[in-house]
Amino acid sequence: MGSPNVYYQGKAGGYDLRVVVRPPEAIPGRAEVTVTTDTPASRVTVLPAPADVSDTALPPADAAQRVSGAENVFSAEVWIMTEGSHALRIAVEGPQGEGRTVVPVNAVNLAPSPMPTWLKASLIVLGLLLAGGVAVIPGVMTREAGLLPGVLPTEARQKRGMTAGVAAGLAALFVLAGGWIVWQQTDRDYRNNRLYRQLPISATATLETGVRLLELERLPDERGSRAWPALSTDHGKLMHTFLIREPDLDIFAHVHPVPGRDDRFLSALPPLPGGTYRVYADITGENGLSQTLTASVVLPEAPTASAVPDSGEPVPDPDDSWRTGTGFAPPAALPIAVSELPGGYRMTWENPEAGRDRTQGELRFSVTDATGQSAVLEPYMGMMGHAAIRREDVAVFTHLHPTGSISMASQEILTPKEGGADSAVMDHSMHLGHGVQTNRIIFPYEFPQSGPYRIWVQIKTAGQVMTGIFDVEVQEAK
Ligand SMILES: [Cu+2]
Repeated sequence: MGSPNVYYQGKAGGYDLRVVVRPPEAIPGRAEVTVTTDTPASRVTVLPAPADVSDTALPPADAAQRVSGAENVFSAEVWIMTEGSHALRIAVEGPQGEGRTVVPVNAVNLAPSPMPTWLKASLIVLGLLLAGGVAVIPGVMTREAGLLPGVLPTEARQKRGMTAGVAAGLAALFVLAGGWIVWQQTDRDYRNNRLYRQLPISATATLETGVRLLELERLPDERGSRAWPALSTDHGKLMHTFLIREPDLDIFAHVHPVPGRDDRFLSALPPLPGGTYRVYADITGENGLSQTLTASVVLPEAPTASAVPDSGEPVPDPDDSWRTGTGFAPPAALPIAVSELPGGYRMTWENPEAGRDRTQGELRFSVTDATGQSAVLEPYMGMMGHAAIRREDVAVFTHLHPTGSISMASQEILTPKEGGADSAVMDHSMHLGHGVQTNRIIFPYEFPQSGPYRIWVQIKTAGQVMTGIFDVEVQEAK
């Protein structure tokens, strides 16, 4: 949300790839793809394959251009013709043989960005010149065509010229007005019907005997449907939900609602303090389309410990986690690059300068134990690290892993099956291992816009999930 670029880090055969995709703002449109390999490659090809198109109907892949001066950086612009979930198929050839991978890309129409003022002004001037010409030229033609040089037009010719000019002027006005109406209609249709809108949901919290339940419900869409799309599991859960208390961003929780009564997703909440929370629910459809749904919810204070939950109530998911922190750090204290964790553990953001130099392309963190030694990280829900990034206001929210911003579920759905013309063998070790050198976690990412950001990084060590909190002021891109 507010972070349209797709980041991917993973294996393709014998190569380690980092892929950044800038999807088009409108479909059809061109996606910019940058592929960086760890060792030099001779050829990289890119092919966007819509999820619902069979392999035989696909065009040949586009060869990416080597970026001048680099042996291992390739860039390509590929056309995305239809809306919906796409598999960006990337193939690498070189000394390490051939490698393939799939990067899921959601192609959606985003709100159009406003036209630059200089372009608008010059188009208006050119348009007026054109319309003026349409009015003046027929008038002058009628008045003077066929006259010998130096001969003045008669009064009758002048009158006819004037009439023709006025008629042509009216015709030009008529065309302009018609064009304006058609333009407005097209624009309205695009904004109302073609623009991507996330599924509307509502979130409520109810205090039942001994347990606070978070309930997520689909709000009816234009067709009145309240049904959830068919979902697939990501890291073994149908839904990953983050709760962030507003406005201070001081409380953070990562919970996993499950389908329950009345078509709602339910989650028994951990003992978070009451307050207004922003809810971000990540889902991946069976078609490979991943979405983040948002809502706001007011949590009542936690029930007293003596209350005993009814049997039959949902119980918290064992992978749920939460962290209580303080409000956003004052500007003078930024960046906050060290976060103390329980048991003397400590997490350090190694490159907080990524807030100044947004082209670094990654965020790196490391964890040490109480004695200052490297901590041994364990997978938490199949990943060595999870990061949630939020701008202090609601403009940006992203959920990242060392594999990037893609949904692993989407990637699995969109990877061609064994035996297909373009099959790829997925290397599942990357879910766990990639981006980790002992106690380090690396997330491929660039901040999408300037402003104050908070980052929560979740790791597991000694059997316990821990969440580090970091604050940074991201500068305007140079
Ligand atoms: Cu995660």
